[in-house]
Amino acid sequence: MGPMPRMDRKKMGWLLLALLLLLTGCGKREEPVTGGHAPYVEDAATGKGEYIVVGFSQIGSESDWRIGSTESFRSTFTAENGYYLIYDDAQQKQENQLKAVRNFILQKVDYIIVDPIVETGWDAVLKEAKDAGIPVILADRSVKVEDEELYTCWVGSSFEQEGRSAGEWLREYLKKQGREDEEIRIVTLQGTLGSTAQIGRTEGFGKVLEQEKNWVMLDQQSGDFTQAKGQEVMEEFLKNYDRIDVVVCENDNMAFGAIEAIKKADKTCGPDGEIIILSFDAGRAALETLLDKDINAVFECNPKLGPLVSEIIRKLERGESVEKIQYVEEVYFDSTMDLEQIIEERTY
Ligand code: GYE
Repeated sequence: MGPMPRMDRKKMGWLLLALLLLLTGCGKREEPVTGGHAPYVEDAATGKGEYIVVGFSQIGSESDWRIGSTESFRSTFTAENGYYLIYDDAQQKQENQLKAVRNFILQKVDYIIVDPIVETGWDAVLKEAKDAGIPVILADRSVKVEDEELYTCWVGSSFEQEGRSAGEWLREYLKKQGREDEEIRIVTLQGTLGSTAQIGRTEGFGKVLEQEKNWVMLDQQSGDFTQAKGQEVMEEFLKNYDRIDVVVCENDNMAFGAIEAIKKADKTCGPDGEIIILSFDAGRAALETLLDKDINAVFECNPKLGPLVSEIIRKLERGESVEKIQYVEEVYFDSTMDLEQIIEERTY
């Protein structure tokens, strides 16, 4: 028997991959982005072929930021760009992420991308990926592991810097208002506890807080990065403290929840109101809220990490080395700025 014709090998490879996906329980997951046709994977056993097979473990869909992030990965890792993406939504649960990564290993993907919900609990599964020879790229949030060699690299924001920028902005703002000697009563709606974004933003803001002797942090509680929980926690805060001067919201969606709670309690916020609102992410909806004068300032966090991760993968494919840690550039916005143009161009 002569060599198998290319088309038949193609079909067979695809069938084998489909079978493998079914056996590993991944068939029930969302369809990979393939530009509408079944991808050609030359050898299902190794996952190698015309496409670079990438497994992406996303956290969930808890916020506008997250939706922007998913969109960025989905539109980057397409068949047109030479990828076969296996996307997994962990529904905000680390156990689902661990399962997803283990499935990617079984499927012998070429690369694993993880946006880890919290920093701890990753040693074992990352060791399994390493033993299988699959590079792991961390995007957005990071991990705390004993051996940094367990992942190839990390790309994301300096959350600590974002937190510090918020604190420094507040200091300047209060000074301009002649309130630098007043007692300033602050509450914080924290993100998912133990996540890199929460830890960094809390610590960064905390550094400025330490220097400002008349700032008082009345309370900090997690709203899990969602609007609903943000509102719930803010309602509690408003019941417990009769005067709140500043709410630090560790993402936009919790800020929206906080604003709801404040309005329900017949209080006002923003540059013309009683309560100062600071937020992180700077998605389109938050910039519009800034324009409506319900938020005072937003500190940008860029969810468009897909192209950066793709660049990293291309380098690794060429056998080049990549930087272990790569930060993305970010800015901030407040209500004194001209926002119309920025809002127009905002894609998340
Ligand atoms: O700020 C928040 C999202 O990890 C930076 O997660 C991300 C954060 C983002 O749910 O909106």
